[in-house]
Amino acid sequence: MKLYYAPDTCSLSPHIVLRELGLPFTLVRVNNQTKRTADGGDFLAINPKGYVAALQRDDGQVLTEGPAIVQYLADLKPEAGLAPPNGSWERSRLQEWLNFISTEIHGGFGPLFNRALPQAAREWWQARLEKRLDYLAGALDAQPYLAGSRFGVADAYLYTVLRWAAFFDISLTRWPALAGYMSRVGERASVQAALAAEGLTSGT
Ligand SMILES: N[C@@H](CCC(=O)N[C@@H](CS)C(=O)NCC(=O)O)C(=O)O
Repeated sequence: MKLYYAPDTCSLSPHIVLRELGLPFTLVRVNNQTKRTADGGDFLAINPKGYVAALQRDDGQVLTEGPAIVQYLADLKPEAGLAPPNGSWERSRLQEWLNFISTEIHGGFGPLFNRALPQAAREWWQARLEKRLDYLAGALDAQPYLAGSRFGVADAYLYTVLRWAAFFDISLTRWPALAGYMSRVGERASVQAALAAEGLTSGT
């Protein structure tokens, strides 16, 4: 398998999951400006949507969209317990978290990356995001991981997007449950290895 990635982006999430599962894979770096891959290829030929992450199987099939990729990977090795069985109530709960992270947290940070965003709009988006962080902190106050006591694919995704708080004027120390969560997840061997492979630090 190949994982097309760019450092400091959402592709860190499937990267962490691949390492958690101990599956064999090759990392292919994408230049998100030029849409060229590090080996000189045309990334748009891999993912016409033009964004990471993209997972290419050995048979050439490509899967995109982070929440779909991490579930596909977890199902390759169900015994690792990174996702509950398909069809179970717990799996729907996982999908509820993945969708929340995708639309409210990942999507909530999105506009802040736009340097041309007017200040008033920036403040509006940031306040909206902070409300979502209030909610998350409440959930993580009661339990170490999103599903309870066990790390899962939603944690890989949430860790990935919460790292971005450090890029903006959002200090996670305001939410001790989130700061503690970032330390806890950031200490995992899979996370440390993924960050090192991407040339990153925890950033929190
Ligand atoms: N809906 C996609 C969004 C992926 C996405 O936002 N990728 C960003 C990095 S976090 C990207 O590569 N952006 C480059 C671009 O849009 O040109 C997913 O959840 O996987």
